[in-house]
Amino acid sequence: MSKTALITGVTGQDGSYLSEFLLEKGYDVHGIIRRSSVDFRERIAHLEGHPHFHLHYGHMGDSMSLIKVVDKVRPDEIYNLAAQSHVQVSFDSPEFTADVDATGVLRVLEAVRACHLEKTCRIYQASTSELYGKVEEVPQNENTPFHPYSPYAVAKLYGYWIVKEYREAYDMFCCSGILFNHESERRGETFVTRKITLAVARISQGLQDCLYLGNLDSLRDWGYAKDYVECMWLILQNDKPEDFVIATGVQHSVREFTELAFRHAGIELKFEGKGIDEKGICVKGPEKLVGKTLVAVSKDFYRPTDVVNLWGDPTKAKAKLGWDPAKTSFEQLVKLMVEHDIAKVASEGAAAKVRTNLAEYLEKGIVK
Ligand code: NAP
Ligand code: G4F
Repeated sequence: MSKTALITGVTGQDGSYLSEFLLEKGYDVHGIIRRSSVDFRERIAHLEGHPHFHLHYGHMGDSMSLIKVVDKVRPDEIYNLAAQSHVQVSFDSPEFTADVDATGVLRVLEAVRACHLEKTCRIYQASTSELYGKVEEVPQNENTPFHPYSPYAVAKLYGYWIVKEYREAYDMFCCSGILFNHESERRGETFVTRKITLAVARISQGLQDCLYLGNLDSLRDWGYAKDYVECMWLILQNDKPEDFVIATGVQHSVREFTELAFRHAGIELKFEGKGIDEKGICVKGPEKLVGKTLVAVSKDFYRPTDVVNLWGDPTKAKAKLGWDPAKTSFEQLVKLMVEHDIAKVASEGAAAKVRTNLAEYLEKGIVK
């Protein structure tokens, strides 16, 4: 008998990879989408029409819609990935972020109870390394104290605790994956890695002059999203419901990511200056770029409070789930993202100019 999975956030980076992963495993996959004025769902467009892939309208702020979908689908597994997932945006829209990322988790758990599925349906909650925030220990593992440091992280902390509470109070199989940053060629364009790889592609093709970034010293443990969705599934196949840290165990700075991304496009940067005055100057590469400032710092991209030292310890996931955190290296990740974006920008032709204009707005901090 094939299993049935329900994914909230199916149109997102992780939702799209998880759908592919579960379809490969023979699951019937149901996804929840919210109504949008634009009907094209880029990341899952290739799956629409697949006989085992189904979409339903719903919204994380609307309990009735969630109950109706859960009752109709009667899933064996729910992957709750839907969230306002941008940390910077959570400072601009803190109430919306709390409603979706905190209360939304409660709504999913209650929908399962309302449909009397609490003894059969396993639930995965997309938790985050942002819970460690203003870190109290390096590297971070399942026992490291939490210190959330943004409205996003505070909302996600509620999600983490309500999942633990329902596990203990109602004996439900619900778990949190505490995932460190994971990126891909499908990553949203305003997260730092994708912003960098798209800018590298545009700069190398003469469509952008300079990349503006915030804190270059910030440290992250970056993995490949495609590898991480396997772990979400493994967490729900475990004998008992437990929370897991998912990370590579390797840490790099935003500056290192930037240097490597430009290097993959044949451009060597030299960083000069400090803080807001720091600049990345082209010292080797196409003649027209040598001597030019290709990276500059803008205070528009600094956060009121920033998490600067995330580094995960995946020992438990390795030992108990048999998950391999070293499947895709940092160098491979940067390379695959840059190569993807160089091809994408080249193939966009005239449309690339429109996207470049948008990127310029983003760079100026009109939309972060
Ligand atoms: P993402 O690309 O931003 O996708 C978020 C998804 O949530 C989208 O499908 C979005 O739908 C949906 N969504 C947002 N608000 C909703 C609402 N009110 N009702 C229904 N759906 C809503 O995020 P991601 O990178 O795939 O991350 C997946 C999950 O993992 C998120 O919960 C995120 O917080 C968490 N996480 C991510 C990382 C990471 O590094 N990627 C690390 C730790 C945890 P639309 O397409 O309609 O916007
Ligand atoms: O790429 P980011 O926006 O990701 P952030 O804030 O770490 O959040 C992502 O990972 C979390 C897991 O730890 C998820 F829970 C969350 O949903 C999301 O997927 O920023 C990474 C770092 C930050 O320190 C930021 O200050 O890069 C720094 N940064 C420097 N310049 C920038 C920029 N971030 C962005 N977005 N844009 C910049 O120009």
